[in-house]
Amino acid sequence: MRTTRSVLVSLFSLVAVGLAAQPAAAQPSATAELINGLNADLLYLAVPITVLVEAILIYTVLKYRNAEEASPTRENRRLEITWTIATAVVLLFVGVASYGVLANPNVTYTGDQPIAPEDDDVVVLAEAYQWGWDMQYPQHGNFSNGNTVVVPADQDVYIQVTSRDVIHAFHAPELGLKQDAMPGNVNVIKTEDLEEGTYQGYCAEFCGVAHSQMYFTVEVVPQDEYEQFVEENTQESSSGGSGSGNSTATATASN
Ligand SMILES: [Cu+2]
Repeated sequence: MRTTRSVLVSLFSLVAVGLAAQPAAAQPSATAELINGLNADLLYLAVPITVLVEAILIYTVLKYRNAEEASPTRENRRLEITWTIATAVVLLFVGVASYGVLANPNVTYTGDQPIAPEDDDVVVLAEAYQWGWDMQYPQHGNFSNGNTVVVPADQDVYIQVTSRDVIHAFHAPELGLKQDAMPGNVNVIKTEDLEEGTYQGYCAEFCGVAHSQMYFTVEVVPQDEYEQFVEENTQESSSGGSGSGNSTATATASN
């Protein structure tokens, strides 16, 4: 009994130490940081539980492997109370940790919040179609940049996901961003603290024969490069262009 309890106590202290000592690894976005952080937290909790259960199982199998008959289990109130409380603590931790992440607007953006409340916030309209993406900038005359999203690294980014025809899904795994693209409906995802670089995205909802070719790219660039990109594209559309400019300002050769 005493050993069981000391084993439990040491396992939970191990978890607590593990959670406290978690390195703050740089993640490509605030969303990815939240999701991967939760994944790590739950893993730190799950590993000791797995080890404990497997150890008890192996111990029991080895110890009683020659027993002719199973001996009846005696009631052990303290053990029962221990595992009931331990389970409650584990579930409480999982619930609180998950809720904290799920309720964060960088993971679940609800309709009650205003889109892009600050001047520097960036809004991108990601419109899916069979079979491609039309990434537009509603703040700048709706110019389109084809299947490439260009956003600045240090701003809040709001992506309005919608579809022109059937159901698609916007998915940029490294950035932790995923959202359904529904015709006649706009779903918003928000993220911030982006890491400069180029990220692959794709359609994550089977939508027909060329579904597998529905790739897009997210380019996270410094603020000045983003402003230059917007300027070049708005100039093009105001000087009579079709509005489907290309991201000439995004040659990030230095990266
Ligand atoms: Cu699709």
